[in-house]
Amino acid sequence: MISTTRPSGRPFPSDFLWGSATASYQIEGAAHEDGRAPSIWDTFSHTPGKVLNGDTGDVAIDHYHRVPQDVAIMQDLGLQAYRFSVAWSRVLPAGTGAVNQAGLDFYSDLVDRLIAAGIKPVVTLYHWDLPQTLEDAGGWTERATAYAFAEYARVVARALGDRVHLWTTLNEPWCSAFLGYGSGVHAPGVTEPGAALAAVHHLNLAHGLGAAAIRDELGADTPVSITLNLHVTRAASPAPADVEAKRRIDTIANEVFLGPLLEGAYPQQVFADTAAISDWSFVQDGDLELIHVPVDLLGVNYYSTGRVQHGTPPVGDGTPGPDGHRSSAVSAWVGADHAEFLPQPGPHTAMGWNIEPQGLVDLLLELHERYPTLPLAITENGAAFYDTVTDDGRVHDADRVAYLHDHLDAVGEAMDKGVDVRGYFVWSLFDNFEWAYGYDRRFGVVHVDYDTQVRTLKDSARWYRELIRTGVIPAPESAATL
Ligand code: IFM
Repeated sequence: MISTTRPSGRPFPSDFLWGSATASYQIEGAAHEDGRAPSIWDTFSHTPGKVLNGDTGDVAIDHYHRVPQDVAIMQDLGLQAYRFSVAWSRVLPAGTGAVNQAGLDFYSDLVDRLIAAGIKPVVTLYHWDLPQTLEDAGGWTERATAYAFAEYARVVARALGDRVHLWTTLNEPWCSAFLGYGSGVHAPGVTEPGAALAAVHHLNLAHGLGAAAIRDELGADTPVSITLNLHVTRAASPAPADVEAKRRIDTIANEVFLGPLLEGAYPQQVFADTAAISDWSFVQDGDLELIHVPVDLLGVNYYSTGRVQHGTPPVGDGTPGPDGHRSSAVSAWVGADHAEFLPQPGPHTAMGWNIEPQGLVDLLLELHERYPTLPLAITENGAAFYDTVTDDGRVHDADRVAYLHDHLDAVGEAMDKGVDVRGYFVWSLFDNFEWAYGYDRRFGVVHVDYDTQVRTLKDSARWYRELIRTGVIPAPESAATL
């Protein structure tokens, strides 16, 4: 069993926003209903060998048909905000053009129910499920996809309007670009490093164009954010070669997003690092101005840390790699061929990810130092374990409680040191389709029986409810009795 390393009892400000997060393809199901067209994840998950056990999101946790019940669960937990994503191909089945009203109605109804329950809707427009039609035309390697995204953003903004508390353009574009087009362990499963770099730029461009479309539709003061999974990577030693390995990872994992999005320029080093792969001619005059629009908040997704040395990354076989992602014959780390990820000391979650709350403190402090006026929120944080319902009808997920306990204390520590963190969204509200790992890894604070779709609050959900109720981090051992 994993034990906590930090004290309980830290109080949070009364206006701190407590939430939980999900994503469309991971929970909705109803893949063929009410006019929804396939996304790249439908195609990918139905391709043999791509997802563990051949799992797909066809049914997922059937959230599409269970919104009233699921919102009631959120209300029972006292959630103040719910972060969900919109499935692009439900709203614009062909990616652009004709709007599917039934798709929009689904999200409009969800938003109404959330507001009626006193829960603020936090909408992510893109959480990896690109309409397949757009992928057939080149997907994120094509500039046109960024413009299609802006069209889609405008349609959703118009429909949901000011009922949305916070808009998020993209979730974790690093994964879309490098796992989708680099290592290919995510949809669309392309393994071309140059394509991954083009995808980076077109995702960045999509963010800028999408943010502008939202504000054009709803007003300049409409709150817009983007969520990044910034990688906290450490050099294995102070040796220059190891430090350079870390620098290359930082550049391709973090700086290619932070630079253009928040500073208006790509890091110069990335052009040299990737010179053998791409000339970056997909960056056109004026693009950086389009990308570098003001954001009201930066979403931070944090799970674990990495450690690198100068070396040769092993050729992967699809099993979990030491970088925390599935390994592949083609590296996700474009331009960092000599950066070798080392196994991290434990404890680890069921994803094989190490548990290191201090990494979150370090990340938040670094971001605050670099962008002192930019508010932050933890838009994802959580842990996968192999949870089961025990004879008492409960799910005693003490390891997850310990994980959340320590990471929340880490958030509080960073806030005490001056970081402006506005809220926290536990990943995930429900057990769900964990991408290439299918339903094998459970991230939810609410357990889902995939045969019956019965939802059961895990101890972590009860503990989180107590935290929201009191505003103070409860002792982890109290979870089993709440
Ligand atoms: O499940 C994912 C989520 O969709 C994006 N961030 C990481 C989570 C855990 O892998």
